[in-house]
Amino acid sequence: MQHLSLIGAPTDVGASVLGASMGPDAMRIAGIAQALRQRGLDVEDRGNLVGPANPQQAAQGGFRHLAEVTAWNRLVFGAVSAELSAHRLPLLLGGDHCLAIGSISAVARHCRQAGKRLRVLWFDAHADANTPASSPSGNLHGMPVACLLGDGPADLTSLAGPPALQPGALCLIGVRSVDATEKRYVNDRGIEVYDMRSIDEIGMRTVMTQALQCVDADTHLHVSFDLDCLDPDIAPGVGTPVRGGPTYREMQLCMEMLADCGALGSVDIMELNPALDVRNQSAELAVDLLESLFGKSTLMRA
Ligand code: EXY
Ligand code: MN
Ligand code: MN
Ligand code: MN
Repeated sequence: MQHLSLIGAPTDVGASVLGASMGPDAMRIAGIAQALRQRGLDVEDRGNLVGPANPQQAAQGGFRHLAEVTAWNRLVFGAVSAELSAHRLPLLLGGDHCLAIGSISAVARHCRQAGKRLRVLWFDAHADANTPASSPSGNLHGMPVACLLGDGPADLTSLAGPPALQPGALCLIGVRSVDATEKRYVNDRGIEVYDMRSIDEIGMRTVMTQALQCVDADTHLHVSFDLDCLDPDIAPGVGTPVRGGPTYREMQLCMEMLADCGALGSVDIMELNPALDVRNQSAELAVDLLESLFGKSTLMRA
């Protein structure tokens, strides 16, 4: 039996649009724990972490709310580390995407200790690869990829000691809104990217086959899922929607292929903003996709 722990991180401190702080409870209302238990998983809901309020201040030195973002990420780092040590799969309920710094830093340290190779699939409309020098907004939810690669404020780049990720460990999927500086950053480092054009051209099946090619029995697969990756027609409840994302069917196939690969070790489900949602439909969609990620399949495959 797979053991899974839900960790709520109710904050929007890394974003400028408010409301992702309500994401964890909206996913609970959509029945996340019950749906996953029906999959035969042992699910513990650890409740919500309690961190500093959003001070809603302007950027200072290239970023907004560094002290609060650091405090939240330390909390996430501790909570995710505790679950991994207990051999449970941490499922982080965001919260804005800056919190992936804490979660992936914890996973990276776990992998170093366990001698596992880390593979991170980052589903997002955005590249999240700004640095404080390049960021147009100062919002730290636009910078976690760079922070995890070691480029950002030391408080955030060194949560796990050395940088959490090497560029080769990372793969971005669904990207369609990238700043010019991010484009250079991603291309200079040779990061694997499947933007919407490549999904259109080669199809989601080939994208996922390629993205999972290096995954083997010694791999810990981390899925960092920003709900704005999805087309806003089906997932309106996000703070930074970008039209032209993957369809419901395309994302179901992704989740099913991830389930089949058998290497899933940790998950972030981020950026759900119930204040912008329509009758909790984006939360319900998140739960639906998570069911597939954890092995729900149609009759054809039993
Ligand atoms: N690239 C823009 C910025 O850095 O401000 C927008 C980032 C939005 C990030 C969203 C959560 O994925
Ligand atoms: Mn483990
Ligand atoms: Mn993101
Ligand atoms: Mn995004």
